[in-house]
Amino acid sequence: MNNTVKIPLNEIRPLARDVLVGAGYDDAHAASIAKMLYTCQLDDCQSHGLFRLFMCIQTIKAGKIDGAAVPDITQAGKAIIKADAHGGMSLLAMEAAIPQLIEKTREFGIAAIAINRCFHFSALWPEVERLSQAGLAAMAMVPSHSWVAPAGGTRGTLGTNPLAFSWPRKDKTPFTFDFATSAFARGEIELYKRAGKPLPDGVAVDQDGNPTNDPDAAMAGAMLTFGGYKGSALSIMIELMAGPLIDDMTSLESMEFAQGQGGAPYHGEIILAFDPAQFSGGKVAENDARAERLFADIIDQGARLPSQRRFAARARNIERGYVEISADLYADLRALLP
Ligand code: NDP
Ligand code: PYC
Repeated sequence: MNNTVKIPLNEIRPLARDVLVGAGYDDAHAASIAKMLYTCQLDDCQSHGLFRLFMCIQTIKAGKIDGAAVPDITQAGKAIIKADAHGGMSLLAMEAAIPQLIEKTREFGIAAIAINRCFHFSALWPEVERLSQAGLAAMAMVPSHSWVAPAGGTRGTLGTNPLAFSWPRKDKTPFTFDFATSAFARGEIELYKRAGKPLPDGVAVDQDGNPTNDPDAAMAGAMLTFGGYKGSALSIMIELMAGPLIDDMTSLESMEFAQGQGGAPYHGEIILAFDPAQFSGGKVAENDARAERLFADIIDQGARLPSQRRFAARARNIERGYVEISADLYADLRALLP
């Protein structure tokens, strides 16, 4: 980033909250969205930090979301928690269901939340890290809009479909990864467009199915999965696990539902949690040591564990008391204020 602005940490949430309430979200939704944006911005996740305020505002302008929806938490089977977002943003439903997920996972060893009927704009790592902080291993996945072509295809069928995983580590930051199964997240392409930068090869094809480096042509055409057929298969799995499995929409259906009006996709989310204490036959310490040996062997080679850049950014931003975003983005965000 060339021209940047420093935003003090204590100004991030109020800025987001004022924009969200001004646009029509109630206090509870605005607070949960602002918390997520703060959490991501604190870790320098530029594509899903404050930048995502635009998507949240576009979503309420499109008129389909209920900015005051109250989620409903019920049980379906002993270890399945159903969190109906009732047409609101996903985060309140997720927050309401997580304590029960922790409780059920400790009771049964494995449990899941199915969030239904939610609009979804956010990164998944804060959700799985909440569970690894409780000593559980966790995975989360969501579809999005059908912007992404399957391997061998040229038409958007799949979502950008992120997959997140977190593994608890004693006295250390967890092992966490969280990435789109498309080569680039949609938000990343939007940031390239804002910066006037060409995309690298392998990210998208244009409307005629030809490779493109132009962000506009990529968004009008189809994005590509990472890792060819492997990313494509993972993306299809996410469609199934966070769609038909939990009685909710695929990315194709979410796109149809949006009727071209933009904003956050509308679909479901699945979060799975596993209790190492129950899986490891009481040998948690021994098995933790195995995991640590694995991590050490990776680091010894000069490779890094995913999320280490993020944890370093968090420590640095907390220490200096501010985050940095591009000056253009900051000006556009302030223009959203009522
Ligand atoms: P990135 O490609 O930026 O990074 C993904 C992960 O890979 C991070 O955990 C990152 O760790 C890790 N990583 C990156 N480089 C390395 C490396 N050299 N060695 C080891 N690990 C590395 O993610 P995406 O752009 O695909 O996704 C960004 C965010 O967008 C995610 O949080 C995702 O949830 C969100 N998203 C949300 C969607 C939705 O529908 N809600 C849709 C698509 C994406 P680190 O952060 O430390 O670099
Ligand atoms: O960046 O692909 C993305 C995305 C979709 C929904 C929210 N973020």
